[in-house]
Order: sequence, then C-alpha cells, then structure tokens
Amino acid sequence: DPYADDPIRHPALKVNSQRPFNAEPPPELLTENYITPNPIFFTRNHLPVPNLDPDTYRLHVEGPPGGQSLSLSLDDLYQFPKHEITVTLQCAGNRRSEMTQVKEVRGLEWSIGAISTARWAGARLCDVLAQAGHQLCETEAHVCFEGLDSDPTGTAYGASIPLARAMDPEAEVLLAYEMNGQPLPRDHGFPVRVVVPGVVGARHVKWLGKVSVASEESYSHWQRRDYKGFSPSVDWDTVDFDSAPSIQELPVQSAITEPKDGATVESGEVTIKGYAWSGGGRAVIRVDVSLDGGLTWQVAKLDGEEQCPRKAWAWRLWELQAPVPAGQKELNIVCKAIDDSYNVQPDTVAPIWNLRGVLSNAWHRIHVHASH
Ligand code: MTE
Ligand code: MO
Repeated sequence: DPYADDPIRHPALKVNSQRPFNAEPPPELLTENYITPNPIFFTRNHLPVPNLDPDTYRLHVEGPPGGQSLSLSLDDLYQFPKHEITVTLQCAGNRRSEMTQVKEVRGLEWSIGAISTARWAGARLCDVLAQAGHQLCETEAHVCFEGLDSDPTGTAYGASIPLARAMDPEAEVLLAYEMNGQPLPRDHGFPVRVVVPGVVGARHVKWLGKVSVASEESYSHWQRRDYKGFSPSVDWDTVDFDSAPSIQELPVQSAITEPKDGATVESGEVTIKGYAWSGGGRAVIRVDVSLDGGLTWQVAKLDGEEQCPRKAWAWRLWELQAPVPAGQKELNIVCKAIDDSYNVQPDTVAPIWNLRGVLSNAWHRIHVHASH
C-alpha cells in the first residue's frame, strides 16, 4: 500500500477521498480564525505523501543555458532573505458539489471548504532564480515545478507559472519552508513547497524537488490536461484541452459558513458569517448579503487584515447581524462578493458549469428555517 506511510490527520476534517487524501474543514471551523490552524487546513493530494529527510533534502534549480545549476539544501535556502506573507490558497474545485447538482462532473465532491489561509515564510523564488543566473528577458517563458510525490510509473506532480510572475518581487512567489511559524506539515509539502499568491492551488507545488525555466508550460498532466475551464456545451467527447489556457489567477469568490444550510435559527436576529477572496491580488471591497433570495441586499462587515493594493493575497472574513423579518418562516440567504476591479460573482451555477467542475463561484445560497 503506497499510502501506508501517510501522516495521521485531524478527526474534524471532512474526508472526500482517503487515498489519495483529500479533506476539508467543516464550514463553522473554517471561519473561526482568520488564520486557518495547520491541522484543519484543507488538503488536496493527488498521490501518496512522500516521507522526505530534511538532512538529505536537495532542491534542484536548473540554470540558464551555459549557466550553473544549483543544488540547495534546507540550510542553503535559509541563507536567502526570509520573506513572510499571509496567503489564501483555494483549489480550483472548491464548491464543485454545487456544479454536480446541475449536471454530473468529473472530480472530488468539494463543498465550500477547499480554501484556507496561512502565514507562509520562505525564500522568494525571484532571489533563488537570480542566484541561478536567470533573467526576465527570456520571452514567453515559464517556470516549471516538480514535486517529489510520484505515481507507480515514477511520474511526479508538476505545474508551471509564467516567468514574469516568478521574477516579479512584488508578486511575492515563495519557496516556503514554514506555515504559521512551524515547519510545513507533511500533508502541506514538507520540507519545501511553492506558494504563488493569488493563483490557483494547483500551482503551489508541494514537496518541491526541481525548478526549471522553459519556453513552454509544464508538460505535466495537471498543467495541460486538467485545471482548465470550458463552455457548458463541451463534454468529454468534444473537449480539446489545448484550446483553453491553464487556470492561473482565480475569479472572485465568497461563501456562507454560518448558519448551516438547513439549520433552524432563532427568531429575532440572525448572525451570518462567511469568507470572501479574489485572485491576482485583487482586494474584496464589499460583500452583499440577502435574506430573501436576492430581492433585497444588506452590506456585511468585513473583518481581517488590511490589504495592500494589488497585493490582497488573503481572504476577508465577513459577518452580518440582521433581524429575521417578522412572520418569515423560511429564509433564503445569499452572499456575493465584489473585488476592486468590480468583478462580481455570477448569480447561478448553470451558465458556468463545466465538465471538470472547476471555477465554481456563483452566489452562495443556503436555506434556513426560522423558529417563531
Ligand atoms: N503538489 C504536489 N506535489 N502534489 C499534489 O498533489 N496538489 C495541488 C497543490 N500542490 C498537489 C501539489 C493542488 S490541486 C492543490 S489545491 C494544493 O496543492 C493544495 O494544497 P494543500 O494540500 O496544502 O491545501
Ligand atoms: Mo486543487
């Protein structure tokens, strides 16, 4: 059993798949803290978790043609300036289960918890690439990452991002060795993972073994044959994966974590809580909440840290206390977030349905009963 050596996990996690391990925290735990505690941070593994020895670990960084390649130990990585940032990581499949309700999709049944936030610390990728002699002038270039997890044929997890993002110090791409002040937990990439702020989870390669620069995107299955969006009209017989760009920056997203769908709330006042986030460093500027299915709206209070313009890498938690309309027995609670480009979430799922069930960011809707 290649999974026999996987780590022990927190019992509160809702498991979507045991082997490989995929799990999300329950909604009410997800927004209990602005920073998600490591044991309940959502986990998305495609393969068994490798058991790596920090003393013999080496990160291979390929140099440019004619240049020097680097083989970096953990101690070597610690010599680069240590950079620490708060970043929200979201899987492209977050909220896929809502797409499944429209029509069958292929993928894990994530609810609203395939998203979490941590303080990440490590070396900046731009500093490591510069040491290896890379420059930005390489046109149409991509930085490819390879994990040390692999399938029985020896194929490793891989992904890539554009070189321009990797080389931009303001994009703050990290080779992270700490998560919330601790060494990375095994499930989250021990000893080193990539953190690409504002970009889909799939590019944050864990158990990082190799970094290289290429004129083309990574040839990995997960870069080329997965994690792409398509029209609702495309099915598995007609899909042409080469016709769509790989997902990088994610669209604006929000969800309600409290109350729970189907719950009964006290008459009087109801407290509604949730999260909101947008990709590409775009800040969430507002969250609108409706108690009547979207007919009328109220503005929620945004909690969480102040955000740098164009570098809003982390989510905002939000809250609204609203009177339960007298005599109202059923409430259709809806939320939608707006980012600083005034991007909005689509109101329903059907028009954004796609065969892989990615990019599911319609208004989040729950139904609760009021006890009068
Ligand atoms: N890196 C490796 N090496 N192997 C993987 O299976 N999964 C990716 C990414 N990096 C993956 C990986 C996907 S799809 C996501 S959403 C994130 O890791 C999840 O990171 P987490 O498990 O720390 O939440
Ligand atoms: Mo993912």
